[in-house]
Amino acid sequence: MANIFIKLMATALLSLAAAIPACAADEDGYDLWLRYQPLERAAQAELQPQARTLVLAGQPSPTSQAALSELQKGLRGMLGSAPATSATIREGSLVLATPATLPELAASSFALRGELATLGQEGYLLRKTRLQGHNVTLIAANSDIGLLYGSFAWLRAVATGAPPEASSAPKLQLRMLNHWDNLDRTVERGYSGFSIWDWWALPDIADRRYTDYARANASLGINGAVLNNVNSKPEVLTAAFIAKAAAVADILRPYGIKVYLSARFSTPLELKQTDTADPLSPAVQEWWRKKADEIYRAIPDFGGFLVKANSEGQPGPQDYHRTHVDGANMLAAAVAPHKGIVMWRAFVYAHGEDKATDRAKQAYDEFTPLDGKFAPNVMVQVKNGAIDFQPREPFHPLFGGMPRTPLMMEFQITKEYLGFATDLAYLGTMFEETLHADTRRAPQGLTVAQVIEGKALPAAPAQRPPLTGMAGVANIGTDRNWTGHHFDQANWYAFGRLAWDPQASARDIAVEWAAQTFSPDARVTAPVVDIMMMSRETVVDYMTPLGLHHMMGTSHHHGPAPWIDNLERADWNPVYYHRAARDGIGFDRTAGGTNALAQYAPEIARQYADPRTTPAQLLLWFHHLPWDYAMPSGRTLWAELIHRYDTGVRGARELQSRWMALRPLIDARRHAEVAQRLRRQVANAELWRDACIAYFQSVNGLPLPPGVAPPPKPLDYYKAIHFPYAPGRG
Ligand code: BDP
Repeated sequence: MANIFIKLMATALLSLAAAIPACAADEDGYDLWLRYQPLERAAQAELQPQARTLVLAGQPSPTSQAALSELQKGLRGMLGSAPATSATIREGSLVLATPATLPELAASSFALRGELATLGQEGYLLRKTRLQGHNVTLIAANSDIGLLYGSFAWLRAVATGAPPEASSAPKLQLRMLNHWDNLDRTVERGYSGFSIWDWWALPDIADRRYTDYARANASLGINGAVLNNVNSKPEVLTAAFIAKAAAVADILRPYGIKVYLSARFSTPLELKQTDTADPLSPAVQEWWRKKADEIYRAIPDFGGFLVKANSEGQPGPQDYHRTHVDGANMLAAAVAPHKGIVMWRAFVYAHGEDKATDRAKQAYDEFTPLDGKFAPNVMVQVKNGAIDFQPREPFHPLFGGMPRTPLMMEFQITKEYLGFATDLAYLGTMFEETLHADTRRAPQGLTVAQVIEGKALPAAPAQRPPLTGMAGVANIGTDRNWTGHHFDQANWYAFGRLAWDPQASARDIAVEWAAQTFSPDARVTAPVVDIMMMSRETVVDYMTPLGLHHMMGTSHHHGPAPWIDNLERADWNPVYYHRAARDGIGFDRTAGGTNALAQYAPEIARQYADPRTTPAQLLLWFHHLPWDYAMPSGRTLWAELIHRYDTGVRGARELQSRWMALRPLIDARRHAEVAQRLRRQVANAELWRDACIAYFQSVNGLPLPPGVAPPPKPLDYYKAIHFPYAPGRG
């Protein structure tokens, strides 16, 4: 009897073991999405004949060499061994070539010549074709950087099991990370350690990470990096720091990445080399011209300057009664002879706060009169929304308001307002929401994506197309996995993929990322993608539902603080934004309020003027409504608000339980690291819900709807919670 029982137990255990795949080895996340794990046998068998030898046509350059090395690394990982390199094309070669290195590609008889010609300097083509009488896999481009992008695209297709894209070219010229990294290595709004740029050690000592950083960016097509914080210091433009930046530029160059610097507008004055920073002063203009010459001597392909001026206390042209155009064009003239550019930020709100108006309106009011006046090598860099990187904002009205100025999108990849690197929030969906928004500007309406692709701009000569671009405030630091939370790697990834194609789908990008980062097995990708796709809305629900915004703790921006009402400027206070009072809640931006709505196209303004036709997710952004306002759900506004907070908390628990179910399929280390953060996220969600409900109830004096449990603690308890030394203040 006992024997039978033991046998049964053993059989049960064996079948259980068969259901669970061999546990993957622990990973620390350093390899990002470039893990190149061994493929299944069948996939290996299919791949082998497509890459018997590796042929790089022509003389190698540092860039084509990087492409070749990446293919070797990838194939070694996925197949177990890398194919030999060869100078001769044979049956089954994987060939990297441009028309310059392989003249056949330029011949009129070459079937793909026409297609290749449309792909520009950065596009690529991946195709199984015949060359020199052999069946080959061809990665073709018009330049070496196209070959590098094509190699990464081919490896991505292999790793995810997707058919290789036939061809692709970026829709934006500038695809850029903005590092808010300080020269002392702290990172403003950074939650993943210190800055990867070790300014002290540079230029003599260079971290191996710089190359891996370059590889990761190149795999997405990111082609620019602003190395230092927009809140810049004058020293970054001194000879010593130019030499350090040059050392970084040398490492990034083979990967197609240009270096840019944030410039402080008052630099010549602060370095005591001029007695003013007035952009119309000839001495100042001369100083910047010479400075540009000096930088370009050290970094011949230096990208240019990013400038935050007259915003949050930063100096700027308005200090001298000059305009943003005067300031931007002066710097643009200095870098123009070297083909450099200036990215001038539209995030401004410092200029003499006017209590009657609305911070959301300021950038539009200040910048639209300047439309068409910026030099051709200036881009105006506009945040996705008009306030400040909130969990949800309507698209910035400037995207519909400056049809004669190249506008660069600025997203925040680091999650300053979405739970730092502790909460899981996939931002692909947030980026997509803005990019897909229709500005309803003439003639047929353009989405924000189309605006930044330059579709609204007047026709320009083909040889001098207007600048287009997207910037993302980086979330990268010295943490072993680069981004703190393993899932925050997905936000870097999604930013890069959307900068390449702003019309790409956030879901497709999530699938790609999950397949490369965890496993292409659908039992892994499907639930991981589900987690990602619900995550940002979950954060919105437990922090700022229904269009609420800017209710985070003072200065560090962590945790709920809707009660704050005593800061120096009215528009730093959460109470300024939610306007909760006895009579209702929300910010009236209709004609009866600040009329910020009038900054949008008339169709949008009309639709949002009425709360009944305003999407619920933006309701309190545009309207101040009574607590008993009837929501489409049948609930009162008060009950709906509570319902949303509850939904957020349930969502956080759901993220956690879905992740826990993935335990047998993910390596133990990464699984545990994410699980710890999800536990913390549930607690954060509960804190947000409880503190906000306690506070709003103290304002409106209303009973909680039936069935709703009161917050476990009194309001004073939540008010007394502080987060001293919260990270990210730089
Ligand atoms: C705010 C950040 C602040 C930045 C500022 C900016 O809190 O640290 O300096 O944006 O974008 O959201 O300039």
